[in-house]
Amino acid sequence: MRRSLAVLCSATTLALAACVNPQVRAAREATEAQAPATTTAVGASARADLRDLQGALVGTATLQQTAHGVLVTADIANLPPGTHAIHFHAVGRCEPPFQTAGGHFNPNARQHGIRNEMGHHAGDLPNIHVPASGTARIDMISRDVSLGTTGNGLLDADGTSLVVHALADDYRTDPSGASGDRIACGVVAR
Ligand SMILES: [Cu+2]
Repeated sequence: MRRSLAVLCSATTLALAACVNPQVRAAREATEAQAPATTTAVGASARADLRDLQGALVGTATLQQTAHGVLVTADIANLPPGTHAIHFHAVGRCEPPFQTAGGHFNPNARQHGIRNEMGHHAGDLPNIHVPASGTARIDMISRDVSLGTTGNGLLDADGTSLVVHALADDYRTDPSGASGDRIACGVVAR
């Protein structure tokens, strides 16, 4: 039932698109191409247990699919104080020094960085700020990923990982925002 409704909606959208000017239509189509997969059920959840290079648990992240993207809630403990980059990486494997996680999750073949005109990777996220205690709770939402298994889905065939870096992301430098070593990693899993 939901699928037939979706088909009806896209037929209507196409009919409307025929009436608008080509530039507006191109912009709209580009936006739609990046939209989270509509087949992903709202309320679906996943998690990632972040471990450091010694294998110690330094954080747990809960991921929840909403109608507007994936809500990430993370409890961090015992990470070095300071500003750290955090990204979704392309492969669900976390073997120190975490190069096994691959580059940033990038299904749309963009460059890195939300301040890069050629960007950004779907896996890009805003920096996290860890206080002197090493403990923090972080809430963020990513409209660029879903908990689906294809396209922008974090649960694709080779999985994905949530990776924390030693340094801040400069939001611009391709391919990794000059964010330095990988200091914690967790596989995204249901
Ligand atoms: Cu990264």
